[in-house]
Amino acid sequence: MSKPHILSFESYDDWDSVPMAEAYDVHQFPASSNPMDLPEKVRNDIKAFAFKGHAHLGADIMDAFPNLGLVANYGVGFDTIDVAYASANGIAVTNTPDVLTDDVADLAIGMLLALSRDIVGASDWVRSGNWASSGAYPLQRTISGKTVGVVGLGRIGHAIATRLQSFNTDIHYFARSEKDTPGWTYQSDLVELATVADIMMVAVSGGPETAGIISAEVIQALGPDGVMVNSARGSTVDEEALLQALETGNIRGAALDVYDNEPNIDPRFAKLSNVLLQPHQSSGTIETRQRMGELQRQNLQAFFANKPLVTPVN
Ligand code: 8YV
Repeated sequence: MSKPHILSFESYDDWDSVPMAEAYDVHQFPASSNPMDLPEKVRNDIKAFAFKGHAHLGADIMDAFPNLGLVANYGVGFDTIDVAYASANGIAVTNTPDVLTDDVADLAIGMLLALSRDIVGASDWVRSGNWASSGAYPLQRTISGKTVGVVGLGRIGHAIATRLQSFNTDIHYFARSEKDTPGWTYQSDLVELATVADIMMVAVSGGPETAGIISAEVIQALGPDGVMVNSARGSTVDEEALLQALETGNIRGAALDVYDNEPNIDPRFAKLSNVLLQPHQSSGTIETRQRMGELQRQNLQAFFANKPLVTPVN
C-alpha cells in the first residue's frame, strides 16, 4: 500500500526521521526555498507539512501544494506561519505545546542566574588562573527577594513565575487579562510593570500583536539596575533600543535566547560584557525534542486517519 506524502522542512534527528519515513513518503523542502523546484506530481501528492524552523511560511509556499491539508509545526510558537491564510484555505495548523514548557522555563531561570552571578565569567576566572593570580571574583547581584515582572502568563510564563516564587521574589505579570493567581500582581501596562520590576522575564508569544512591545520606553522604565531575560521571540523587543540601553548602561544586563535575525544576530551583542547569549536553545534537550517530534507525528497521524487533531492551532 502506498504511503501518504508529506513535506519535511529542515533536518530531523534519527528518532524523528526514521518513524516519519516508516509512515510516510517524505519529501524534503528544497534548499532553494522555492517549492516550484519540486516536480508537479510531488506537489500534488503532498497533503501535509512536517514544518520546522523559523522561516516564514505563507501563501507563496502553501499555494504550491493544492492538496495541502495540514501544517504540523515542530514547536509551540507559530508566529512565522500565516495561520489566517491557512484557515481561509482549509489548511489545519498544529503545534507542540506543553511538552517543552519545563525545559524553556528551566533555561530562563538558568539564564537569569548565570547573568546575575556572572557564572560564565566566573568559570573563566578559575580556568584562566586569575583566581590564583588576582584573587576573588568581583561581587555580583542577588535574585532572591527581588521584584520580577513576567511578560505573558501563558504556560511558559506561568512556569517561569512558579519557579521564581521559590526564590521569594515578588511576582508581577503583564497579560491580556488578570489571571487567578493569588499573591501575584497583575499589571495591564508594560511600562508600569517595568517600573516596579528589578527583573523582567519575557515569555509572551511572538506575532504581530506582540511585535516590539518591549519598547524603548519599557526598557528605559526597567532602568539602570534592571535586567531582562528573553526566551520568547526576538520580535517582541525593540532590538535597537535594547542594544543602545546595554551599550550605555541604561539597563544593567540582558540574557537572550532569541533575536531579530537568527542565527545571524547583530554583532553588537557579542561585544557587550553585560549580556548572556544563548543560541535559541530553550527547548533543546534530547528529552523535550523527542516529545516534540512525537507530538508532531501524532498530529500527522490523526490528520491522515481523519481523527481530531491532538494540538490544533486553528
Ligand atoms: C523551536 C521554539 O521550535 O517551540 C518553539 O516555539 O521556538 C523552539 O522550540 C525549535 O527550536 C525548533 O525549531
